[in-house]
Amino acid sequence: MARLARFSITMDDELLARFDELVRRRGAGVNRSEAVRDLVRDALVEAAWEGSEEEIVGTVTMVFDHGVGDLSDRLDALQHAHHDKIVSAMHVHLDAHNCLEVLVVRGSGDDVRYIADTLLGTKGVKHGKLVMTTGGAEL
Ligand code: NI
Repeated sequence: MARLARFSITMDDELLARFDELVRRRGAGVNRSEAVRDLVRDALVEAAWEGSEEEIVGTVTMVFDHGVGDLSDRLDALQHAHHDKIVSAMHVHLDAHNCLEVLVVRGSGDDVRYIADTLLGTKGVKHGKLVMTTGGAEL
């Protein structure tokens, strides 16, 4: 592990109180320092993929009704069109109608964003979210 450096942060009382509440909600074992490190890592991950050709990994989560028109077929066709970048897919039948799919997508930030936007923008997808991360080597 790298040597730890200590530095001080100045912020107003109200902002600090809100930050401490956030830290408290994360539970035991999390303190201000760990929370700040998480924020810095998040910022570094975000900065790394912006306009970069560096490979990143994203998870695309989506909920849809499989019985609506040809939605299942369209989502399936989109995934096959990007089979080289979608490295894993999980499908859960939530109830008689609704399905949850979680995909792991690997590629440049732009590629991952494009694939997620295309899937989540498909008419009939009820809810969706893209979470981007890195392979972790540089963190
Ligand atoms: Ni299903």
